[in-house]
Amino acid sequence: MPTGSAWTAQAAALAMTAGYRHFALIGERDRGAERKAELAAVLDRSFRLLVPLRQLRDRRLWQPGWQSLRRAMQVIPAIDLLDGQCVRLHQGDYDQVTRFSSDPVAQALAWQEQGAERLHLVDLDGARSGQPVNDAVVRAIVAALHIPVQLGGGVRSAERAEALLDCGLDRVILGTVALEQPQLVRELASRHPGRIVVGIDARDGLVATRGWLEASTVEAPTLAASFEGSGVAALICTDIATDGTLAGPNLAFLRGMAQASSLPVIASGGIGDLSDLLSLLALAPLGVEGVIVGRALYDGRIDLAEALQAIGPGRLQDPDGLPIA
Ligand code: AMZ
Repeated sequence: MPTGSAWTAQAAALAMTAGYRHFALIGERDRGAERKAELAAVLDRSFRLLVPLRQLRDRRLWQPGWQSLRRAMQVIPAIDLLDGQCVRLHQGDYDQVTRFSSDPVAQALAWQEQGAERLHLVDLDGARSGQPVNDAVVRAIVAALHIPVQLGGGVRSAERAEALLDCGLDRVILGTVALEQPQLVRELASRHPGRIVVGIDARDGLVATRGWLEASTVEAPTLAASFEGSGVAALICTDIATDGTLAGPNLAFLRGMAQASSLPVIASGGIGDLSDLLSLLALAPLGVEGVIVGRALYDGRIDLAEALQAIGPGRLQDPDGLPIA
């Protein structure tokens, strides 16, 4: 067990020996430093800590980062719709499409069955054209599920946003409009508190819009900060370079977004395995409350039920129930 300054900062690793998971528990050693600090611990199959926290503290193995043990975040599976099918794009590029299912309703039901507490939908045709394209499928999904569903992509007017909220969607996500008509977002957020989400998609730190085909000169954290106090429910923050790559989230980007605003942040882009999810827990104190997972779920690199156990509300059961200072 590493202690004090002997901590090594390295990518979180997962290993399995003798039926036990050796998990990297994430803490930050240097404030503001962009890295994952690994703190080895042994969890059993159901993510129960084998050495109670009290014992760790008594043995002076306690570190501030261990508070992250108790942090949790929402894991939100994503279904991106193109031409009525479930797809994933690589870095948002409409020419690099992987088709995963031609039955989005069945896919949505499968995520729900595996324990998802919320579903994220993107109408990719809508994001590109500004027109609703996949409404029939969206309605069918909303009708089939009992968990809340959110949708982004092509929502460019108050009428459209409100029609979607009326059809049973829990939240709508506004991306292009958030940059081009921020006042519209504010009006909608005050009329529908808790149901309007701003999607901020960034390429090299600058906001991109219209299916990520248009670049702007606006810094993503500046846009995030501008919705302070607006009643917007959350910011979904995507680093385009990581999206659909499975290469790991851009923690520096996400930290910057979370620090720029007091609104809850939902991380999106790059999640490739369970250790990527664990790495995000270090950002939970800054307000990162959820994470969107797409390709890794389809690929089977992440099992949704396992992910929920690892970072969801029921994560980590401390057999000793030590209160966290
Ligand atoms: O992958 C893409 N090219 C893409 C994508 N996933 N383009 C847009 N979007 C998503 C954004 C956001 O949720 O992440 O569409 C929504 C924004 O759409 P709009 O139409 O409001 O800009």
